[in-house]
Amino acid sequence: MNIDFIGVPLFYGCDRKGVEKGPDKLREKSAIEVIRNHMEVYDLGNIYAPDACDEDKFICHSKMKYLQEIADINTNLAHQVYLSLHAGNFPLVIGGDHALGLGSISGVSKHFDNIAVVWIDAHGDINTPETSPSGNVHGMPLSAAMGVGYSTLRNLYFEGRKVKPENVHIIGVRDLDEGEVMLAKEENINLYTMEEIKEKGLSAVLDKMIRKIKGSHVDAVHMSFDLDAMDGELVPGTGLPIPDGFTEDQVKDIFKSLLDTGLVSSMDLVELNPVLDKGDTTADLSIELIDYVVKTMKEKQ
Ligand code: Z70
Ligand code: MN
Ligand code: MN
Ligand code: MN
Repeated sequence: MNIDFIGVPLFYGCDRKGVEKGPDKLREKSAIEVIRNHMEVYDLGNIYAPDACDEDKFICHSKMKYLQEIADINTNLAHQVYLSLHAGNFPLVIGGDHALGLGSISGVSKHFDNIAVVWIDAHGDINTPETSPSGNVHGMPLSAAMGVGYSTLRNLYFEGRKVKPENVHIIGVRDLDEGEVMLAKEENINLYTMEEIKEKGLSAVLDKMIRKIKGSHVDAVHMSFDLDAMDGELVPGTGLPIPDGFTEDQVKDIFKSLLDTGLVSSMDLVELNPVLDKGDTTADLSIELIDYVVKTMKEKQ
């Protein structure tokens, strides 16, 4: 199997510039060479992101910024991810903000019948235009993928739901909005909060999650990693660093448990903002995590 490196220079979902530089920053930091130490890799370049006018951000919808641009970019990403899987490769999607998760999941879901999504994040990203406090679409991709929210997003790439809510696992959460808490309950989403992890320990929580995933008879697991899942001190180069997050070793443990199932088909790494970063701390950490994932995949083969 080969890795397909897919950049998504998207900041429209968080409405804060800098994050669109993530993919090129990691290339400068030799991401491709680091991957090639372990596995063959194709750099498929960046998905085309059209310029948009700041004043036009609410032109399509009064409660979602840059809706049309985000939908267009995500549709192209979905197709690229689908083609990558179709070719037998592993799409590694580099952001960009987390709104791209909807495109990735859509591509994965077109290729496989029944998928699980593991969303590693301080946030739930399951807002809808009605519950969103910000209008930022990076807070909404996972609900849309489950078939909840606005039609343009719900029906992206192909009509209807991309993943069943019971196959959605959100781990590391410590900053949910009120509407997200309600939706998570209503839809029976699997939430593994930081509070629970502190109480029971990460390995007990991982055991529970892996058992549930294995019992759900999915064909594939998409792993979507938001850097802000990590402790705020470790990731200055992300839009909104939040305290009490994962350590580097904990994130590696999560990746390892998931990769050991043999079900992981694809991955996102998102919300790297090189402009906010302090001395490339967050970029270097991202490289280390990519190295770890690819090395672990190679050992499994
Ligand atoms: C909030 C919203 C968010 C970052 C995701 C925040 C969402 N729940 N923020 N990742 N950095 O606006 O929907
Ligand atoms: Mn996120
Ligand atoms: Mn499907
Ligand atoms: Mn987040």
